[in-house]
Amino acid sequence: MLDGWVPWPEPLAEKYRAEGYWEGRPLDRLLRESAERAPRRTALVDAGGNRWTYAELDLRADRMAAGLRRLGIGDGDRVVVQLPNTDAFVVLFFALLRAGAIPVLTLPAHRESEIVHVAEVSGAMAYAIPDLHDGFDHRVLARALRKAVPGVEHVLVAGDAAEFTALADLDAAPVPLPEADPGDVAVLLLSGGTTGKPKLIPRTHDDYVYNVRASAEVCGFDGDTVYLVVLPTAHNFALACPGLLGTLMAGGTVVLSPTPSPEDAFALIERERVTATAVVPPIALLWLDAVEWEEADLSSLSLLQVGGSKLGAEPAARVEPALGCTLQQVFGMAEGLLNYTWLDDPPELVIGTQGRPLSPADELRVVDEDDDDVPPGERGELLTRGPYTLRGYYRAPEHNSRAFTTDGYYRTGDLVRVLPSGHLVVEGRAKDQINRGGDKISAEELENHILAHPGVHDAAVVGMPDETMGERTCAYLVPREQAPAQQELAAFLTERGVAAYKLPDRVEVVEAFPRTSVGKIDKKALGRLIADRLRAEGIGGN
Ligand code: J2J
Repeated sequence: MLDGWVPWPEPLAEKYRAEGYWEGRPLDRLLRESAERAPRRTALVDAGGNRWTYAELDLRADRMAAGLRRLGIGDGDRVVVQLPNTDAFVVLFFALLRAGAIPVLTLPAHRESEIVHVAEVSGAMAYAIPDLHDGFDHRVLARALRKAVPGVEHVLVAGDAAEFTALADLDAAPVPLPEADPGDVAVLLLSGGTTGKPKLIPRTHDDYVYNVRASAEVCGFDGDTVYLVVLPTAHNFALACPGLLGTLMAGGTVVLSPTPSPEDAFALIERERVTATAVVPPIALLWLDAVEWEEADLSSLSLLQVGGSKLGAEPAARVEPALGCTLQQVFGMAEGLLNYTWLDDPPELVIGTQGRPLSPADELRVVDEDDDDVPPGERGELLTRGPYTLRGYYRAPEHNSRAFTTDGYYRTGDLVRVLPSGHLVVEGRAKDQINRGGDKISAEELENHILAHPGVHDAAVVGMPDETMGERTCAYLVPREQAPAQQELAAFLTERGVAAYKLPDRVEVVEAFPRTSVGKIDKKALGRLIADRLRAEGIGGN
């Protein structure tokens, strides 16, 4: 069993098993079972029109698992996976599970700073990449990673491997492999983060299979579902809610879009008769506009899931008339808890709420700053525990003591209100994080990077309102002598290996920060300051 993660207390685990939430099914089996049921159905289609049946995909995963084992990868080994939306991701994901290894999922946008940290914390022994993606050579990053984290023995490359190992060469006759313990960790997901460094989220076979299965039920996925992966495959939403895993479990067809652009996505929706997909609000807004001028036939689309950040009521109301499909709001988190609007919920709930908890076993509390429950219907911080919500981040005991209550509730950092129907309305957050159109940025992590700049004496990162993204990042700087301008700061952070989506959208220089009564930087005041400023300039939302 993997160490460094926090299992559920045994009585609770027993209850989840007894009540049927946990079925004792290893995660990779969802592909095997569908392949046995319907080997000749199409499981996967890529943007170029390449297609794989269930039997083919299942066999490819078996062959790659054998290749991985031959290389010495298996039995609890962690493998950092950074692959774009291609068949290589899907095959490698199942191959790693079958080889007994643990995929550590990162986004294609991550760079040296994030990848080195993730490889270090996870103790990874391999790193899987594309050769080139979005104009970036991941092999260069791999070389830097191998220097920084010598424990990373293997680099597995989709495409031209240079001095590394080509994924295509991990091909061997299938060998019998031991089944995973369903109670053990299956995958490590990356958290949005509120601290100096991103945290890893352990998801077990039992909990993730339940996450996928229950999501697929709520969304009505079946063998006729054609699901378009628009967000990165490594995103919990696109992977498992119900996402590509839910589609494969149901025996449907997964279609991979290389980008979320209306050009790419709409063409695939038309070509493959896509029935369901999931996007973040800025993409939903883009699509709502694009239907006006894009000619593509979207009539097959019956479900659009939107989540990751809050979707305004106004665009929410436009989805059904403009796209001709049902809207589903999803308030989820890689840590576990998922809230969905149900497909038969009345319009006011679909438009005006972020859904209700997926599972009857989800336990929710809404508390004030003293951790006391607020009266029903009032706003407070959401705490939760349940059969698919983590009990602790991986190898992070100190952080865990703050991020969880002593009785195991995860502090989401989200401010919510619960309606009598059980639906939640997200009203803000209590965590030091910026939600940039669904991309999460830990203020502390970014501030630490900015503080390394010689011209910066102090830094405070806050969100600023933005009509399409919800919010963007504003870095307030107290200069040492000469503060860097935005461009210069961006170049400095890029050089440090910070992912592009974390680069500050705006830099403001001040002589000193406003402070709270206890001497902390008053970020609320800074947030108001920049919002006022944007209003005065005639830009920004609300
Ligand atoms: C407001 N805030 C939201 C929403 C997430 C499905 C959907 C989303 C994620 C995700 C996910 C929100 N309205 N509808 O993993 O499976 C904010 C909250 C939450 C945080 C989690 C999924 N949906 N959020 O976004 O791990 O602040 O997961 O705590 O990236 O996003 O971020 P993440």
